[in-house]
Amino acid sequence: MDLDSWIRQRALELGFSRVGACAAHPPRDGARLRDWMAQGKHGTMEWMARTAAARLDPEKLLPGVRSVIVVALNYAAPSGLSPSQRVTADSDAVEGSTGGEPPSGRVSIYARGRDYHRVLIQRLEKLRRELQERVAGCRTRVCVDTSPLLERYWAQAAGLGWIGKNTNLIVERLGSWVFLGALLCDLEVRADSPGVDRCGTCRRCLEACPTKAFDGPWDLDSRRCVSYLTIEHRGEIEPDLARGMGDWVFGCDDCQTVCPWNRFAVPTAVADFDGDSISRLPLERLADLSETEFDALTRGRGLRRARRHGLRRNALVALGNSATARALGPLEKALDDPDPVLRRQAARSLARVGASCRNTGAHRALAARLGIEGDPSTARAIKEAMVDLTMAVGDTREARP
Ligand code: B12
Ligand code: SF4
Ligand code: SF4
Repeated sequence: MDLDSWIRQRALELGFSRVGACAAHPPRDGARLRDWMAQGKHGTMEWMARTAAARLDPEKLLPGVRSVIVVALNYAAPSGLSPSQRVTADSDAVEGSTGGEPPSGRVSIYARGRDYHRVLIQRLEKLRRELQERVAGCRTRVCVDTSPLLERYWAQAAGLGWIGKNTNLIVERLGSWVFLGALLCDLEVRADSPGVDRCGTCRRCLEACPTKAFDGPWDLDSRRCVSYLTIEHRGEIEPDLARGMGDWVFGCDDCQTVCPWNRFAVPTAVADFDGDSISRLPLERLADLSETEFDALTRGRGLRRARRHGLRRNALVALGNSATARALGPLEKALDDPDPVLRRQAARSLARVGASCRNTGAHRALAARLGIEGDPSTARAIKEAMVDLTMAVGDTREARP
């Protein structure tokens, strides 16, 4: 078997769902990346700006590189494919909650299993070692989001699929629930034909986004994306965006669940991605997560990237959006948290739940905290939350308990 065919066959034997290759060259979409960054759409992901030069030239990752071999691995967990999980942004599943069940937060499908970097790297490393055994002296480098490579660009160039308007790589007859990885090498590997855009006139993903994060097709402003806010962004979340986060506590799938191409999705064959046990996390526990619990929950999972503080903050946001009286207790407790960012989020969320449940206790709890609050900006946030609550339910000081 010739080398070109062997690479493709071996990648599939190693369990990858798709494989393709193309010649290495500076990406033709480089200008788009530069514009995107110049507009600040990478938010606080400064590591992207630091590595922009390498992203625009694979030669910087592997001197002498001639080919990019790209793989896709299906990660669709069964829960992600079941109708009950297909809650879309415009659904009333969050707003309409009446509080029977303890409130829980959703984890994006991609993060429910074992950390994908490890899973893909293990398989790609195997391919790399075997390639080096076959072609002595060949030079290679494995990239799975671990190196500054424009993975989606290369995936399309290598014929795996096309970049959809939601900016995700869509594989024909499989959909977009796939992770990407690449193997750079200094060999000339036969190139596949590049993927062809099949979005047509569809705009579903752009319309489904709960925080209106798209400025247009293929134009995502990370600063408004729930995935960025829940995972990458540290610190406070702007109230309007927090409302759009609904019950997401890690990542977001809304622009993919609505994509018609995901009707072709099939459950992943990779046991490591079958993380249905964490598709929903109880918000009360998450809001008060201890170091030890954080460690146990996130060990070996991508979830760790949000850090304990981020997960707790996201849980407080989701409690605020849950519109259930069961959220009041944990939010009142968080009003006394030593961390001012969490106290401010708790105050805003408490006002939001208090308003939807017409609860007078929320106002009392806020007033009590205001009486002892030592941090000026938190005191201001509490006052604003009290005003919001009063406007929503009337002056609760007059109300009976
Ligand atoms: C930074 C990053 C993010 C950021 C920014 C996302 C973004 N759209 O750029 C945030 C935190 C928001 C994010 C979120 C998610 N991410 Co992410 N992310 C990355 C990362 C590390 C870099 C992406 C990047 O370079 N962005 C910069 C922009 C400018 O690049 P780009 O979108 O690829 O744009 C290129 C093309 O779109 C093209 N282009 C631009 N405009 C146009 C117009 C036309 C007409 C065409 C044809 C092309 C085109 O030009 C651009 C430059 O080459 C990659 C891993 C990697 N190393 O590539 C993973 C990666 C893209 N993420 C991934 C995943 C799974 C996600 C989430 C689905 C996770 C989740 N469920 O929460 C969401 C999806 C959100 C979304 N709609 O994109 C996967 C995507 C797999 C796939 N099937 O596409 C990747 C590839 C990781 C991996 N190894 O599998 N992510
Ligand atoms: S991941 Fe969610 S918030 Fe981000 S662009 Fe897609 S739908 Fe919008
Ligand atoms: S929802 Fe429609 S426009 Fe968006 S990526 Fe899918 S096919 Fe393309």
